[in-house]
Amino acid sequence: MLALLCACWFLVACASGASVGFDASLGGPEEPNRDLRAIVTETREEIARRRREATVLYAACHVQPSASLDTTEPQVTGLVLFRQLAPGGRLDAYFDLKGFPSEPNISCRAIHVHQFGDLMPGCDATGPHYNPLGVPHPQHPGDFGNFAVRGGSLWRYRPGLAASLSGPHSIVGRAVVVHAGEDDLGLGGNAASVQNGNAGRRLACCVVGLCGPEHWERLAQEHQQRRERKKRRQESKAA
Ligand SMILES: [Cu+2]
Ligand SMILES: [Zn+2]
Repeated sequence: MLALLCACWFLVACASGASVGFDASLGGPEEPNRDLRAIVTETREEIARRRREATVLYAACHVQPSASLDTTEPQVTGLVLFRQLAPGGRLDAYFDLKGFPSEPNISCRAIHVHQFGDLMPGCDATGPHYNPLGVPHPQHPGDFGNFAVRGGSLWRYRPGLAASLSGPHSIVGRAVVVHAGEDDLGLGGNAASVQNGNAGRRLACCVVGLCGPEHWERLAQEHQQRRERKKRRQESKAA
């Protein structure tokens, strides 16, 4: 019987990759299942990570110039990406746009989610701001506010946006619109201010569609590299 128990213990230790030995501090044999338990823990953590990852939603919006714009107008293109880590959670977003007039000073451009994912005959077809709760601007879920444009381009990471990629107020299938002007954030003192922020003409737009994590991972890496380059430039200037 003792021989059988020893044989079983030896097999378990070998299967788990554990070394067979003795722990002097405990005064007995080193726990043979320790590595096995580590494997089980790692497997559980991996399953939990994959479950969490399965609930993450990603969406992409490939921005194109409004089809109704004259070709002499700024031709704004680029990508807006969204990520929702958990159902009901807020959105993180990357905005990466170019084609604005290359002005010497920084300008501000408004970006919103509009009601319809219809881009023809131009961004005007996207209708008013997406406003499922009937509230004034700038309390709409897609009121992303103003974005600084430098040297004709705009790139920005914005966490914690109030919009959603799931549920009854999802912005999937709706449009992101890039405006020519600045959002007055409802402080303009007229009716349009609490509807759309008097943000001016619609330069470019796109339809939000669900996608995999690849775009997000690529842009996150690019933004990290940009931040590092910017930091190095600032450090070399300060030196
Ligand atoms: Cu708008
Ligand atoms: Zn709004």
